[in-house]
Amino acid sequence: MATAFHNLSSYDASTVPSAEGMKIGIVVADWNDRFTYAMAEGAINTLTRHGAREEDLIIKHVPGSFELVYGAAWMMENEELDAVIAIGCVIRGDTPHFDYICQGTTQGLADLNARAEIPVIYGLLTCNNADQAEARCGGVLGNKGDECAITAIKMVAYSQD
Ligand code: DLZ
Repeated sequence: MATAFHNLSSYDASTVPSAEGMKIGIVVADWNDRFTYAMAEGAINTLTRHGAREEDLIIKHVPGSFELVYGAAWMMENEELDAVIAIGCVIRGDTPHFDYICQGTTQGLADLNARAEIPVIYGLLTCNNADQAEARCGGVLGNKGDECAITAIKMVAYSQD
């Protein structure tokens, strides 16, 4: 399993460029908000710790993960951003709904990324159960929001090089 030995919050800070002056959008799905809000908080804390100003972080909420694609596209159209982070958490239920939401959201975010306008960071947790989400939202495997923030900073620096 990819994250079995990898803490999502652990990274070598010396390899992370400064986030000073970066303007980052964060779209947060309200489904499973216990997890998505923890990820958003992790992303915000990590971005500011690396130099981003809180007033340069534009945070907007959408109802569920499926709306992250529209939310991220809207931000790209309407805000002057350097990157956008999409945060959601889908937990498997009894029907195939899980697969459709995960696939549609993932493909939609990938399509936005392929436009190469600004980096779109994939902060979608696709979990079999709540325990897996818990472990990745500040639990034993760290916080996916931290990882998204570091990825956003690195991709903005990449695109400005
Ligand atoms: C409908 C639904 C279900 C069953 N499960 C989740 C989930 O685990 N995580 C999530 O973010 N959203 C879920 N949704 C809502 C959909 O993402 C979407 O908001 C609705 O289908 C309306 O488009």
